[in-house]
Amino acid sequence: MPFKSAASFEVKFLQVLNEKGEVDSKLEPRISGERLKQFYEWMVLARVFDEKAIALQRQGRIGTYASVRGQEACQVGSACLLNDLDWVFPAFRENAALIVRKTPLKNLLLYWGGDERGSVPPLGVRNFPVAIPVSSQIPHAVGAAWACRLRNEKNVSLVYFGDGATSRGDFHEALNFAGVFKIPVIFLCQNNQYAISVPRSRQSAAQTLAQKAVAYGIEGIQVDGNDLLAVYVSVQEALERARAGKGPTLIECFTYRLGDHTTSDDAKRYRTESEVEEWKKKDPLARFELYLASKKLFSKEYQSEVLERAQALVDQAVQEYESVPLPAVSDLFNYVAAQLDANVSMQKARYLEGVGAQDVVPVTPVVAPLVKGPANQSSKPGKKRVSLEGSSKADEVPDF
Ligand SMILES: Cc1ncc(C[n+]2csc(CCOP(=O)(O)OP(=O)(O)O)c2C)c(N)n1
Ligand SMILES: [Mg+2]
Repeated sequence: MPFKSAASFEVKFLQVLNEKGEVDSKLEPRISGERLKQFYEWMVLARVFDEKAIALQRQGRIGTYASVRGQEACQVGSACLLNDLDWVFPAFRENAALIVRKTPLKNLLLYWGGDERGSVPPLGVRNFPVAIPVSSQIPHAVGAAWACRLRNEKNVSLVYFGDGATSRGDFHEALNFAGVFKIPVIFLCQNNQYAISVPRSRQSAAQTLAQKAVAYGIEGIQVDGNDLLAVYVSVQEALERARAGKGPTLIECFTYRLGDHTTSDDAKRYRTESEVEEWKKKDPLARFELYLASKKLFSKEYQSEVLERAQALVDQAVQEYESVPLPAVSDLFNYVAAQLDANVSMQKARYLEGVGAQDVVPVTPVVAPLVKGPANQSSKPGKKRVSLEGSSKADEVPDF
């Protein structure tokens, strides 16, 4: 039967810096040498932080942690373009983006140590707290961007999420709404090829995730997520579009999670070593080093100096984190509602009666088995955090 075409589309792919570190000069963005070095230093800091966080988890000094290794270019190349009054909505793997967004490393550790005070954003920087429920942050980002538009602000939202999040309803509702109302939002999907153990091929039968934009009448592009410059160029364009009132963009950053899903995962059980080795060759940091070297901005001395500086910052943050006094348990009551209802007020009064002057979180080990007996008996406050009274099993570590 002779059909006419109802619609046609193509999905563009952008790479500016290839795996050998060669740049396509027609696509290369103009960025000063100082700024390029800053991008590199952020990526190194994120990686050093990541390694330390995994070690701290293994020692029971923080809780479950989600590694950003391999995805640094996606995050640094995007977050670096926003101003403080743009909104950022992280999922749970956005440690590099949050570093760029001025989050003290101590706060990241507090968060991963189970202390919500780590979620308080730096003053004047619009960062939302980490979202553990997959894709729940995507409609929130649309709402915040819509509010900006209603207030005639030129600010936008940028929301991070993974390939797995694109299978959830929130993603589709958010894109649909943003498309219809031309909301200034950037949907930044880090397609790291897995949602825990579920490979990308089982996530969607679509050839690309970027093409999902087509269904919602918005711009979509796939970029090499291990190429900081490609991420940068695509986000810059999306920002211009959003600020000019031309609506949202979906950017699929094609990348790879080099580590386990979280410290509770063992990726060897569902992916091969050879696959990981292939992706290691595309490491975003190594590629950016080659680029800096081609611009005479890189040397072995500079590399060691950046690494040492990052290690010192991370070590200092660990010290700061471990000397933060534990929160009062009554904070649980104090910050839940503006005014406590009668039931909760009664619970608070009873709790305070029971603990007398010791209104601190009972200290129990994060991973080691709990010792039976009164809380707080022999543990040193400030050494081990997490886990509230009532946890009874050793493996009741918060997980996601
Ligand atoms: C609503 C919801 N369902 C399930 C989970 C458990 N869970 C945590 S992370 C994850 C996979 C997420 O994959 P993806 O969106 O690709 O992000 P990535 O972890 O790869 O960064 C799942 C299923 C959750 N946190 N929230
Ligand atoms: Mg994923």
